[in-house]
Amino acid sequence: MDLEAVSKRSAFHAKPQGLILQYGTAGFRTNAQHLDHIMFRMGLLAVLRSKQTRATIGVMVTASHNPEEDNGVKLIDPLGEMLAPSWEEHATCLASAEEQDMPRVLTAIMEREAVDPMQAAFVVIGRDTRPSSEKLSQSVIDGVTVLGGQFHDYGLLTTPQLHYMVYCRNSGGRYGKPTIEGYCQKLSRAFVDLTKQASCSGDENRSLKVDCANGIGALKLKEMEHYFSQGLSVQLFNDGTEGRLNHLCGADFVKSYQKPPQGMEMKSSERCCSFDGDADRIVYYYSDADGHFHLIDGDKISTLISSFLKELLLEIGESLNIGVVQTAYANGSSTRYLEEVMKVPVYCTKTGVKHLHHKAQEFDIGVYFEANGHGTALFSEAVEEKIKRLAQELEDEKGKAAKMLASIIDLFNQAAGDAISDMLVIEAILALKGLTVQQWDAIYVDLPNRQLKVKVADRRVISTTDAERQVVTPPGLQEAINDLVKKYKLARAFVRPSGTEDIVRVYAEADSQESADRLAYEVSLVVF
Ligand code: NG1
Ligand code: ZN
Repeated sequence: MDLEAVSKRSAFHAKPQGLILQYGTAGFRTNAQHLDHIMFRMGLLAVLRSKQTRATIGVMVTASHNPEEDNGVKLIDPLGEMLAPSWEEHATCLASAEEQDMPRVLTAIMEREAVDPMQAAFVVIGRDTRPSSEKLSQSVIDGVTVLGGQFHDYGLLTTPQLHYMVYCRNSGGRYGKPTIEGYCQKLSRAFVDLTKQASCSGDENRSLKVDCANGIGALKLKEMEHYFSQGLSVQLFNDGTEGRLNHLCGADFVKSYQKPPQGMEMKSSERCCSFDGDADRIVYYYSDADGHFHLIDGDKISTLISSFLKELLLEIGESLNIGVVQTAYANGSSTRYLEEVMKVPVYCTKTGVKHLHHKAQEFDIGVYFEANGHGTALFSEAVEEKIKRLAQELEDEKGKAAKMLASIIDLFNQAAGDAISDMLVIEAILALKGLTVQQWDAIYVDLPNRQLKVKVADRRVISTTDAERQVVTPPGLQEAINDLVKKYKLARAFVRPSGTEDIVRVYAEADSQESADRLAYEVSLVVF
């Protein structure tokens, strides 16, 4: 490996002196103007990771739901999952190294991780629709090639599509074909197979309004629409032809403000959903006859999916171990419903999909969702094989249920939460169960809740435990929160430093909106 060539090339992607960025929950994220050197260096790091794992590594250029002028980058590990934590540290070190220290830092990572410099490397790259993304992805490619890595640039992709490509390439064809066509065909075949079985399918033209956040989701849905149009017709809004990315629209906006996106006309009881800017999150909503807005978030999506999977297993007569994974932000009503009514075990992990994904892998079937709509379901390889075998062998009702389960396994993107895949899963389940959006919403009633952001001098002074539900430091803060929570009914509150923004997040829920608002406000005062 020619470290001198790396240094020379790096000068074209010079790091602004003193700029330190951290590989956070979702990689690096900041204003696009500060990211050129980061992109080049992540190209380098992807090559090292690929050499070490002897597998294809992904590099995605996106800042998801953040404003259009921001951008970001994250690495995708061999099975389509987030980068391993020890490599996140290497990413931070490499990104922070001053120009003259780069060769030394690269050598240190290689020694520490026993990277064989002679090993071949392959990196796949994807990007969202931000104006800055194309140039930044060229800088990634520059980093890959200067270290002699091979690459394939997929160009415009949703984040979960790149996760899917990485997983396909490293699973020797077992998971699917690593092309856009392969992705569209796998999902739409499963969707059409499933919806054919819905008793009301012929009589009802199922339609859905989709707010694409003016992002990549619009492009990719248009590309895919004709594959599944037999089972579902989608009407796209905020498709990027006019508005700005994520501006007053998209899943994050709808979830945070609990109101419809701009640019979408909602009629009473129409089923609507929003993607985020890179199409890895989805939330549903509708407006009732009185014009009231109802949000159906990740927790209700997770409940719909896990209940359906459990019903299918019961029908087939298989007792597989199914678990649901949430974070502290999950609405208390969802946890109660899953545990007490559905009798499904629920686990809580730290915020960030890598934690949820990891936990969900412990089960035969693990369903995980963040309240903000990022999630999927995972099936162990043994379960997948068994269900596919049963789908062939069993007959009658059992056989029908096994076939449905086999199709729904193919419909999930098991590499990452995926708005398009989740949308098709949800639409299939609603069709099969004959549920309206209101009936789905009525499964349980959300506890009123409030999230606030608090600016503090140094958010790192707050540390937490118990999946971020309890504060450890500063001393006395947890006791103060406990005293406030005691004043309200059905109340719960916690604080944690954000992993993506320079703020502390406050969450509160209680029996009424006024109480949840007041509790969140009072907690924010003791944090400040
Ligand atoms: P932080 O900023 O650490 O709270 C946010 C979301 C996460 C996750 C990441 C990555 C909330 C409360 N937090 O993390 O769920 O999606 O961004 O995008 O929604
Ligand atoms: Zn996203």
